Order: sequence, then C-alpha cells, then structure tokens
Amino acid sequence: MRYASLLALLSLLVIAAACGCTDTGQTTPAPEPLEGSVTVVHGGTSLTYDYDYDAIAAMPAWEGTAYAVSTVGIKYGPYRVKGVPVADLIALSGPFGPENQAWISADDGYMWVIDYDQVMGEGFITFDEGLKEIPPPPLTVILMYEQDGRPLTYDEGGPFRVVIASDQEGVITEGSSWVKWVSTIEVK
Ligand SMILES: Nc1nc2c(c(=O)[nH]1)N[C@H]1C(S)=C(S)[C@@H](COP(=O)(O)O)O[C@H]1N2
Ligand SMILES: [Mo]
Repeated sequence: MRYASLLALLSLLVIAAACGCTDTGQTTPAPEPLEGSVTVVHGGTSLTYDYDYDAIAAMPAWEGTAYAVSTVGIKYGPYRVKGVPVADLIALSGPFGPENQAWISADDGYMWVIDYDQVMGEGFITFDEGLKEIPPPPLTVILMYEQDGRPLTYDEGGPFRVVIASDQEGVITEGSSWVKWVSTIEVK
C-alpha cells in the first residue's frame, strides 16, 4: 500500500515535469557556449593550431543564411548563421591551393572531405525550395558557432558545425557536408 501511494506520487511528479506544469512561464535563456576546440592540422603535428570558442568568436566573422536538405529529402532551416570562413582558418595554418583538400572530422567519427574549390565556395550542388537544382550562387563555407543568434547546442552540432552559407535566401545545400561537432580540419 505504501509502495502504491509512493508510485502514484512519483508518477504525478513525472507527469507534472513532462507537461511543463512546474514551469515558471519564463522563456528559455540562450544556451551558454559549449566547451570545445577545433584543431587545424596542416603538414603534420608541428603545424597544429588550437582554437577555443572565445578565440574563434574573436576572429572576423561571416554572417549569412544557410538551408540544408538531408539525404532523405528533409529540409532543415533556413537559419541565420555566424562563423569563421574555413578558408580563413586554413590560411592561418599555411598555404592552400588547388592540389589540396580539407578533411573535416567530428567527435563521433564522421568525416567529410571538401576539395579546394569547395573550401572557396565553388562546386557545391544547390537547390531551390522545391528541391529543383539551381546554378550555385556565391557560397561561403563557415565553421559556425552561432545559429539564429545564439551558440549552438549539442544537438545542433555544437560547439562548432561546418555549414555551407549564402548571402542569398532560399539556397539549399546537401546536409552531408554540414559536419556537426567538428574537431579537426586537416589539410591534405
Ligand atoms: N558529425 C556528424 N555530422 C553530420 C552527420 C553525422 O552523422 N555526424 N550526418 C550528416 C548528414 S548525412 C546530414 S543529412 C546532416 C543531418 O543534420 P541534422 O542531424 O542536424 O538533421 O548532418 C550531417 N552532419
Ligand atoms: Mo544525410
């Protein structure tokens, strides 16, 4: 009997929490930036550059809009995005030319390779909102640390996510190159 009432009380608490009945009615504050760093590897370990959130946020930022489609055709976005151009991060670490690629890897083991042209914003496939292929407008590949005016949450791929961004609204790119939880950018 005591167990039964204890259980009843517990379930009430769980229901209250789940339905938000314990809410104070305040809006959720912007998340604190997550801890993390991105390492740019260029020509071996001796040329490894580490950046923390504050260091990256202190660099000249690029802002625009970004919109993606997943391999199963689900669109996500458009988002207002802010970050540092990946080309700028690489330029700080050494020379980068048409013979090079950037291997972008993440904490979960995901890795995506973009070639020189793509780092420079060219050679991506782009779609309109009806998912009809369109000629790509100028694009900028950024290491994003803010989405819609606030730091990225873990679920959004924070602290750092690579996105293919544009000045122009309604330009959709493929989600597979939007690497979440970026840990390393390696120039090969
Ligand atoms: N680190 C990491 N980034 C990733 C992936 C992943 O598995 N791991 N999947 C990619 C693919 S294939 C897609 S379509 C999008 C999905 O983004 P979402 O999880 O925000 O919906 O993330 C991309 N970035
Ligand atoms: Mo995908």
